[in-house]
Amino acid sequence: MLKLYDDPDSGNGYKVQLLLHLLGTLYELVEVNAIQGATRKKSFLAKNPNGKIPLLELEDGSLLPESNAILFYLAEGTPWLQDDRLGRAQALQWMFFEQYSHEPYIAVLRYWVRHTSKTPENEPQWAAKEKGGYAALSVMERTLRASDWLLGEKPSIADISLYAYTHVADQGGFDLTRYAGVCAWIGRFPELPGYVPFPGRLKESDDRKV
Ligand SMILES: N[C@@H](CCC(=O)N[C@@H](CS)C(=O)NCC(=O)O)C(=O)O
Repeated sequence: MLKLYDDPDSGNGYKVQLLLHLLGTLYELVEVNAIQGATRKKSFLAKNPNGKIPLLELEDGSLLPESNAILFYLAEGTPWLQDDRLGRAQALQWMFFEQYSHEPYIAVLRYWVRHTSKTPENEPQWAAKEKGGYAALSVMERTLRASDWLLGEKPSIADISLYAYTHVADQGGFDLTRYAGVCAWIGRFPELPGYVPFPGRLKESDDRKV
């Protein structure tokens, strides 16, 4: 059985858990408390030298870190990944966008708001994080005004990848009401068979979100 090392409060981990549930794939969840430093323990570093969850362990013992690589692996041969060359590249295009132009702004600001508030270290970067996050939302909005899902009529791993931190962007202080297309897209997810909500959305008062 697949084994997923994850902190259920991580949006990057939620991407993987959401896809596993949408696929109806059984897996064993190994909880790793990232905030308490469990990702930096020797035993975990032996599995992922980069010290981060999520991490997927395959039946043969192979180890696969990086949320979007895991999505790509799990979606192979399923309706969640395009089967044409360009479509697959476009799924990757959105997932690279997520890691470079979206997550470093929206997820990081959400983390600061929930964990640290403003500090002398992060305050100088605060406005740039907001600007970057809104720029990413605007890029998504242009596509989602024109189609239901990022790659057209059907949802794919590109949507799952971007949904994880977009639907909780308000927790980082982002005003999502400016983005009608993004809001309508967010509203489509709970209708998907097998959908599971993000624990980081549910436990508003818990202060150990990742
Ligand atoms: N690019 C990675 C980022 C993973 C990541 O940042 N994981 C965080 C939790 S969201 C983590 O494990 N942090 C603990 C640490 O760095 O020790 C991915 O997409 O999987």
